[in-house]
Amino acid sequence: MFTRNNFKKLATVSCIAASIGFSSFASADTWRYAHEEYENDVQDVYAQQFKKYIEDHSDHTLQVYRFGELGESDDIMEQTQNGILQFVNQSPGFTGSLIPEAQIFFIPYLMPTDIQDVIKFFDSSKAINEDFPKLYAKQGLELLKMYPEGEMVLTTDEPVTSPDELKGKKIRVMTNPLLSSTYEAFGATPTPLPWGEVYGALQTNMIQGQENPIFWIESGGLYEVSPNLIFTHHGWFTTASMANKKFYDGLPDKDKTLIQKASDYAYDATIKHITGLAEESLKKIQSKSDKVTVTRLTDEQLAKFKARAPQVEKTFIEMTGDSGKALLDQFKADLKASQ
Ligand code: 6CS
Repeated sequence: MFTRNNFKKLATVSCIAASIGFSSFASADTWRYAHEEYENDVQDVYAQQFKKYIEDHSDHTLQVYRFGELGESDDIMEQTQNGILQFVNQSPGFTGSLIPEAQIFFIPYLMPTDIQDVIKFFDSSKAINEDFPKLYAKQGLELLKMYPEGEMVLTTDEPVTSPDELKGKKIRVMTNPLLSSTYEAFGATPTPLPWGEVYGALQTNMIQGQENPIFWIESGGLYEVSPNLIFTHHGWFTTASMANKKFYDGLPDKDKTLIQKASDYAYDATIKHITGLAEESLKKIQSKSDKVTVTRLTDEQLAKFKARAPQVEKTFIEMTGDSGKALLDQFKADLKASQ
């Protein structure tokens, strides 16, 4: 028989069940993370590892959006600043127009070429790990990690060995003003374009070249339409993962720690992933196309490009003032200390 006592028990159990259900529902959020690349590319590896850590260590779910699903790089940044997305991975190549100091990565010949030296720098740099987060915070962004993707390689319609041979060639650059200055200094005509327009512009000869790490030249099929690879050794493609700061600041400490740990976990996995990636990607390109040429510049040829670097550094300081100068000094000190 259903007694008054039974009814009380049932009511209590229901209340507990409801409150457990409610509390686990309240703490199990779905967060959205967008990046700029395709499946299994470097930013995707980072995002998938970040997701794995979050989902293995909490009740939260991370929904990852790849290139094109939510628009171009500038669109996903805007969506993050507006709080539609909680996380975004955007490269300084695009963030440079929002945070001028992020253009530091486009001063040619500032970064070392050897991957181990580059990794040591990212691991230990005060400029990267302490100064940049403050600059991003001013734009409503919580910088989680900056990480390298690969050495920049120039691709053109014909092999090039000197700034003189770049004269008259339209070279696509990401949309930050300093990168245009670099290619002007290299003798070319810089042409800023969002990523989605690059393949078509090369195919129709609207532009005669572009720069990117080799894994991307392979995965985006750029070698099909821009088959001459030139190792100018002038820089590394760097990127950054971040959160909407208002969202991040409003989280309980437990979730902030989770996100920081997930960032460290994703960073370590990504560094492993990029080690040897350029060599593997070059082999793939060469096995898929016999049109591809690889030009490795001699020291004498490199010197002609390197001689153009100081004017770009000067432009960086003009664009960013005291803040940029202080960052550059710190960057150089960190590079020296890490090598
Ligand atoms: O060149 C670009 O625009 C693209 N390159 C890489 C390596 N990642 C994303 C970015 O949009």
